[in-house]
Amino acid sequence: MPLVPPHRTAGWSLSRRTLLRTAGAASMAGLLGSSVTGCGGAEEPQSGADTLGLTFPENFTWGAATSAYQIEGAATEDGRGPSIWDTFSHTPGRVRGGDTGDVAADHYHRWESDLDLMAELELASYRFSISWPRVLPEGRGQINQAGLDFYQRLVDGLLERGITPVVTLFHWDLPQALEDLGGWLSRDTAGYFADYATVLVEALGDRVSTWLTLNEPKTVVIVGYQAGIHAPGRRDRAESYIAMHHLMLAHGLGVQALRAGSSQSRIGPALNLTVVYPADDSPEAEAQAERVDGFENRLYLDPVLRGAYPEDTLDEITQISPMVDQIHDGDLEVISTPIDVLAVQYYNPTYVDANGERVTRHPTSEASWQQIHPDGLYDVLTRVTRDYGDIPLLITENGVPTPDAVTADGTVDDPDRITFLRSHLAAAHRAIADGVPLEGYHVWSLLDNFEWAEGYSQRWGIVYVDFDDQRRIPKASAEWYRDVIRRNGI
Ligand code: GCO
Repeated sequence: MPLVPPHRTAGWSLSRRTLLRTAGAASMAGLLGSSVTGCGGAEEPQSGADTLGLTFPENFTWGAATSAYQIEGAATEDGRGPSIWDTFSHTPGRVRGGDTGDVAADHYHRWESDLDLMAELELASYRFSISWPRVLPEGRGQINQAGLDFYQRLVDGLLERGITPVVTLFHWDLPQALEDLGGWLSRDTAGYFADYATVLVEALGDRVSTWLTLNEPKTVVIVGYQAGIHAPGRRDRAESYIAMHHLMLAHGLGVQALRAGSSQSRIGPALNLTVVYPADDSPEAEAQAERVDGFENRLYLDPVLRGAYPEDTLDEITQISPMVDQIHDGDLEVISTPIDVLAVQYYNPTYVDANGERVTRHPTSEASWQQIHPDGLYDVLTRVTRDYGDIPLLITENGVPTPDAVTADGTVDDPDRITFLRSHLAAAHRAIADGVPLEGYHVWSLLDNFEWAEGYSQRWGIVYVDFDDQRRIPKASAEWYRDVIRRNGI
């Protein structure tokens, strides 16, 4: 997700053909991941028809992901309270084109046909998030039964169709009422999060077996509290790390609340991980890569899986933020409450030079922050297993925006998405072959949706959404993905 964009590589449109023509076959093989090279490499496969002959383990789960504010709409219906994203998107100048999530993909009203669509695509798993202010309009206290009922229907509808729900509790839409009390800068918010988790597990714990606490705390810290590009739109590094500690505390308290409500559940956080490469082979670049890795990965992995913040990163934070004063005795024990699964989200690698500056080494997608490097997924997955042990992994997001449009015959062709997904799946397959306990994959996203500060200008779905009439059109990638699911392979 949009960590502060490295370089704007404006106008780069990732076209397979362009790449083959301009970058040459060797680079294309690299773009597709090395395991692909051995299987026909640089020849351009016919989208959809070709396979790489790679089969996934028998119980591998195939799914797709969304989040509440990005698809639901119905922002003021049935008692939903406002979230910080309602406030933010309604503030002029915050979101491209003045777009908001007021209607989004109207999933709140179209959930039933959306579930039918998921069944047609033969998804085995659906990762979605609960809108906290739909369930608790004030963030705490009074439950909005109509909001809870919506998620009851959704979960029941999934189970009826044989699709496993994977539920995220916090995907950035903090109730505005809690923001007014200090948001993530207030320790109390972590406690309110645990109470919210209790409400959910009491309502759905008998039917939901996989719970994800927080989505990408790093993005909240960097994009929401440092760059001010996401809600709540703050620009203050000192306070951003206070928010971070409270987010991590919320995760730990959330795990405990969920566990107390349902002993059988599998629980974990959803972390966006990247691999940080030195941009050259100087010792300085290597040291900078190690340093940046602290901020990108270890700051979130270590407290959860090792019970401590990484010392080097914490030292640096201490120079600019009073964050350590907010760490109470016992907090790290709470944060490291054992989890059952680690949800990994991978979009891009990171390259840093000898000065610690980020540099671009690969073509980017329409999202200027997204360098495309499938091998980075292999490196992320194997690194987690190597450094943190055999914790089961679930990919809960991976995807790419492409300039999709409906053709005259009413179809949407997105070959670049197919190329992207296939090459990343090849990298995931290679990680599994090398011993990584990866259990499943969710493409981001099921539907075109509200892409935060980019509004509706980027299409990330495997299903096209016409935002004028809310028509859904499965793109070529959706059909390709259904075939992947059927074959359990690529
Ligand atoms: C994220 C979010 C998604 C984004 C996706 C594309 O991980 O950033 O979970 O909500 O839409 O990543 O940017």
